[in-house]
Amino acid sequence: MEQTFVMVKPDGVQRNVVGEIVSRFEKKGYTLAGAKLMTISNELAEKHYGEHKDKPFFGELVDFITSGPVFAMVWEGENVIASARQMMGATNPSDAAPGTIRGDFAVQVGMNIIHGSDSSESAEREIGLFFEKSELQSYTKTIGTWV
Ligand code: DAT
Ligand code: MG
Repeated sequence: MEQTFVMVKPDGVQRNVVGEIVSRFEKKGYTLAGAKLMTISNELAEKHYGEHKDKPFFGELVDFITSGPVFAMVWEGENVIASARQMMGATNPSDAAPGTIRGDFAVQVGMNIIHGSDSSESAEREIGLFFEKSELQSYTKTIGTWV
């Protein structure tokens, strides 16, 4: 079953929307395979955001993502990678539609509350960066037949 990496960034933890975000994914019908509150090291931040290392905002991005605890998660379900991106909304919260997480909870692009993998390759890479295999659960929910 498809899996994606989703992370509530330090601004989302500080602003008390971890529960709300978990709730949206649960209510949608996805299954939580793993989750942890953690602080990202500089080394992990630079790996995770490696594709942006030449961008002018890279330094700020690394400083921000390491500035406080994040809530890292792996969510599982049909089409979850693309669907999580839709649930998050556009990168810049001012372009994110109301009803999306960024549209509802964020204002500026530098503090946009949530990360989600953008492809199956990114999902595999990011899950591997943040989680050990032993931290992920494989299980079925009896309600699954109704989702
Ligand atoms: P996304 O997080 O939607 O995948 P991205 O991969 O293009 O977006 O960028 C990663 C993060 O970098 C993004 O969530 C916020 C930050 N960022 C992107 N563009 C930015 C910009 N122009 N100025 C400041 N931060 C930016
Ligand atoms: Mg991205």
